Amino acid sequence: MTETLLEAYRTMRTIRAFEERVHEEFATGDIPGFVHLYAGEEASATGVCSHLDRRDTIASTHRGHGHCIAKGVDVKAMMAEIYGRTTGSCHGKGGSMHIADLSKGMLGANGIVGGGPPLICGTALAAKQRGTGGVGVAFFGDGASNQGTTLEALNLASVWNLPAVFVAENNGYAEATSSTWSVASDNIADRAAGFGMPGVIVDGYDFFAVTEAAGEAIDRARAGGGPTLLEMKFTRYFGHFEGDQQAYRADEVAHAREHLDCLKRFRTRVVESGELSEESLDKVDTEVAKLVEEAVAEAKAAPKPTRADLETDVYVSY
Ligand SMILES: Cc1ncc(C[n+]2csc(CCOP(=O)(O)OP(=O)(O)O)c2C)c(N)n1
Repeated sequence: MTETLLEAYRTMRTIRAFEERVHEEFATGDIPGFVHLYAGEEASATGVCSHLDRRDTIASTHRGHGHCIAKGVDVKAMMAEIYGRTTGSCHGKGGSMHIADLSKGMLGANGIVGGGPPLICGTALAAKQRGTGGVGVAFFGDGASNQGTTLEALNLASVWNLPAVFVAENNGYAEATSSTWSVASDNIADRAAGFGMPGVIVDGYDFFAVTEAAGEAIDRARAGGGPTLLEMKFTRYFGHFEGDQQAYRADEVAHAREHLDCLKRFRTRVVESGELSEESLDKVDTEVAKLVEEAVAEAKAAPKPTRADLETDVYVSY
């Protein structure tokens, strides 16, 4: 149990440290393309993926770094990918929004809002037909919850009784549009009833609440009980994309960072319960900081793709 908790903390801390460093590096102008940071939402990816293994697949979003790290994608390969280097997980041709690693069951971050849920219907159907016991998990935002693709996927997953879990990460905004305005019900999870599946609202800052709700949903899916819609509620710490002026919101981030933060809450709980010591948690912080430091240094030193590289990886056979 202690080891499991320490690993969960390591994953959340890695996501946070990775995101904070990318935020700093992006400001220097060295990172090409668009970057959307996941900081603040760590408990969701970590709690959900803590139940997944190599049989399972996840589909992510444009805000995909946390999902990749939680599903075990190599952190150095991710950093190199963000820097557009050949040592990256997609040989430097995908960038932040398209990090994928099929060997880890990570189908990809996705620039198409609402692109993930239909993909998961595909992998969940394959797992069901092949009898692998695998589960497909789609992470998507509140904005994506309004896309037709997401609603079609929820319907199909229910009709086909797929081993699928849909994780709506409601961070309050789709770009600058508030979900309280754009989502035509109080909760995204309420929509589950219309698709004949359970819908669960989860405090997205609480790793333990996420883990419990995700565990039930994933166990049910694995056992042939069909899909679930989970809704994580939290705030994203950075702007929609790096460079966003954030004129649409006030001081909610400062409040969340101070009083709701998933890492702080995790630390308080496990230290007070005596399950982990401050020292063991601090040691993880130090190890993670070193890993991120090395990842940046190695990414910066790695070569960029050449013109000839443009013609590789164009077609892939499965
Ligand atoms: C099909 C599609 N429509 C519009 C966009 C432009 N777009 C990129 S991110 C975004 C907002 C997504 O919000 P949400 O799903 O809530 O995710 P969040 O950014 O909050 O994590 C939009 C509209 C897109 N990439 N794809």
